[in-house]
Formats: sequence, C-alpha cells, structure tokens
Amino acid sequence: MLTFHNPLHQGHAPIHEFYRGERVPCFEKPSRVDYVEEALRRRGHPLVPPAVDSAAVLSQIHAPRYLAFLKSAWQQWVGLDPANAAVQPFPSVWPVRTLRSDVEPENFVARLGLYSMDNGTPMAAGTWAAAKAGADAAASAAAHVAQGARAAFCCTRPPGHHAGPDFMGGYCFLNNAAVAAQVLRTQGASRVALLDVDYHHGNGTQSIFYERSDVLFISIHGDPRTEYPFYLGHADETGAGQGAGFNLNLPLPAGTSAAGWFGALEAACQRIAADGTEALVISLGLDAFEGDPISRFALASDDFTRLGERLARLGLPTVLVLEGGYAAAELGTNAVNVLDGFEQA
Ligand code: Q9C
Ligand code: ZN
Repeated sequence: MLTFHNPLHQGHAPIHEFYRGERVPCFEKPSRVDYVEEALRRRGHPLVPPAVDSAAVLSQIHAPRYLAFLKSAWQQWVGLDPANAAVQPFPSVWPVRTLRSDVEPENFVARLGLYSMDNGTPMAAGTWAAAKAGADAAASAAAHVAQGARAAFCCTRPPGHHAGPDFMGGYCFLNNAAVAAQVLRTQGASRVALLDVDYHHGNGTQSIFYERSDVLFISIHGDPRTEYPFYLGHADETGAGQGAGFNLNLPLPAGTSAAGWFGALEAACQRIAADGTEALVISLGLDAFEGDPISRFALASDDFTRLGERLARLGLPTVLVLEGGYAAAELGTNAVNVLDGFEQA
C-alpha cells in the first residue's frame, strides 16, 4: 500500500511531558515513526513524501486564529527570551466555564492555555513544520484515494485526533484524519465515514464533525469515565443539528479483552455498511495493543492483521492515518500488520 510519510517529523522532538505530576520522557517520540518506516520498507510498502499543500483544507478544519498562533508559537516563545530555545512551554491556566475565550491575552502562556485542552502536549522548535507536513501527508493520501487508489496510508507524527477546531491536546496539533475526510468530501465522496480505533476517544475529530451529516464519526475507545480525554466520548453523544445521528461512540471499560473489542468493531462496521458510505478514513491508533505503556486494552500483534482484514471487507476506498501507539518497538509490526491484513483480505 502506498504510504505518504512525513519527512519533517523528527523536528517535533519535545523532551519531557508530565505524568502523574512528574516530568517524564515523552511517550510520543520520533522513534515511533522510525520503527513504522523501517517495517514498511522491510515488508515492501513504498514510501513517498507529501505531494499536496494542506493549507486550504486546514482552514476548513481549524480556526484562523488557532492556525496563526500555532504557526508562530515557537518564535513567540523564543522571542520572550532567547534562553527559551532550550525550554519547553507548558500552559498553566485555561479559560474553563465562566471565563472568556474570545479575547486573546497578550501573555504567551495564557494564549497557550487558550489554545490547549491539557498540559500534555509539549512543543519544540520544529513542531509547526512537522504538524503541517503531517497534514500535507494526510491530504496527499486522501487525494491519492480520491483519484482511484483502493487505499493509502499516512505515516506521521505528531498525531491529530485530539486536536479540535481551535485547540491542541493529547500530543496532537492538527487533525490529520479530519483533513483526510475533508479532502475526500471535496474530491467527490458525498458521504465519508471516519472510524477511530485509537485507545483514546477522538474528541477533536468528534467536535469538528459533530454538526455535520456528511462525515459519520465512530470511535471505539477506553471509557472516558476512567480514561483520557475524560470529558468527551460517552455513548449518549450522537451528534447535533444536521449531524444528529451521525456520531457513534463505543466506549469499552479499561481492561476489555480482544474479543470484546472486536465485538465493538463489528458494530462499527455494520453501521458504516448501512450508511451509504462512499469513502472511509481510519484514525489508526495502535495503543489498543496489549503492550502499550499508557493504555489498557489487550489486542495482540496478530489482532491488528484481523483488524486490517475486517476493514478491507467493507469494500470502500480507504485512507489510514497513524494516531497513537506508544509501544514504540512493536509499532512497526502492528501498523504494517493492519496494512498487510487489509491487502491480503
Ligand atoms: N501528559 C494519543 O494517543 N496523556 N494521545 C496523559 C499527560 C494523554 C494520547 C498524560 C494521552 C494522549 C494520540
Ligand atoms: Zn491514543
């Protein structure tokens, strides 16, 4: 399967994040994608750089002021003090209920809080360039499928599915899967389904499409009552306005077995098949893996082959976009198992 890779991902290399109140090395690290690229080459999948500029579609997905902030955030940070070049910015204050988010504060850390859902999304010097090239790769994969390919893979980091219309979060800055879905829509598919199989609910993607009926969002994830992102992803979120009925959350308790997980996948696939879907986007998080260090599902490496086989049986033009997955050394095997399962089905 043709893979669009992100040649700039290594420029997004923050050093630490906060975990249980302590600073720890980032789980979302460059070696993740290095492992996937190595497995793709070893198992015969061609890699090409992005061929499409996603700027126009990004402004259909994200708010202009958020994009403007993200583009220049690192320069703003280092402009405050040249020594900041060696320091990671973290937000420390957020405009929650009753506070105003319409006025952009002049203080940089306050602006960072305005555009963040958590303190778990560290930035580095190359973050914007890496995120933008990843969105370009997602747009390229979608354009390739819109032009007639059966499927394409976008192999990128940072991931995207927690990034909402105007905020970053959960290691995500630009919503690559939403970009892919939007490109499929504008290049001919009148109904797109976006299935998110990352362990964590794709809150950003859900919010982007919540009032739209042209993109059906379905997510299988750890129950937000106990799992990140906590504040979205419940079963009673079914869409609003024009989008009523076009959002399906399938939360599962932490610790759910592979058999339980595949039961939810079957429900998701039946809904997609019943819906007149013309093209499919998969938010391909691999953190449902039994060896994932921050997640609590139990898929084995072979189960990812079965996932690919089941997705292929939907018979739809399909774009797969890499999301999470933090067992870095196994990430290549697990990702390429999905692609090989898909191609061999
Ligand atoms: N620093 C994805 O899988 N992090 N994101 C909790 C706080 C939240 C995972 C620790 C995990 C986000 C794309
Ligand atoms: Zn995840």
